[in-house]
Amino acid sequence: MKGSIVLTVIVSVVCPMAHMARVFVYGTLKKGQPNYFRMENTSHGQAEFLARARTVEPYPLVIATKYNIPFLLNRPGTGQRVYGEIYRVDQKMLDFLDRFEGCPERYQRTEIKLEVQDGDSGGENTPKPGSIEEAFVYSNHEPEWPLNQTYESYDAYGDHGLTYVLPEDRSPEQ
Ligand code: PCA
Repeated sequence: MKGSIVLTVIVSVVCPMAHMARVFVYGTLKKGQPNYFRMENTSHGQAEFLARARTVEPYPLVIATKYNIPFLLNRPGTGQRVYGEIYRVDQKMLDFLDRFEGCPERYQRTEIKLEVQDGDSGGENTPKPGSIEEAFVYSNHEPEWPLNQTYESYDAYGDHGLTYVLPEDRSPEQ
């Protein structure tokens, strides 16, 4: 009896944590960017900011399609080390993000190595500055796209003038 109570307590503590994941966002999901509000919407699940970080390897970050969507191309070794933010998300938020990002058609969710910059000081899950961490990232494997302009830090409102079009505002035929 006592054993089963202990087991129940252990399972209820450990299981929710087993469903937490880390996601590195580098585009419109970052703070201050057009889709950040979706990360804050608790009806989508939970997302906790952990730290700012940049990729250990260089990648091409391009702005593509007629909707000016940012894509980190899965071609390590080309482009620049890309800046973004690491979040700790629950399974519900991860499922939401997969749907929102059109995974696995538009983006593929892959793993990436990151060098932590500065974090949410004191947070128990916050990785240390300088440490190397892994997280999921929504990247794209599109061998045809040209790399004439790559970015190290995406800003939808940057002087490139390529205004991001929200999914809600896109024409139905896409
Ligand atoms: N959303 C995801 C991938 C690109 C985008 O705009 C992100 O911010 O990481």
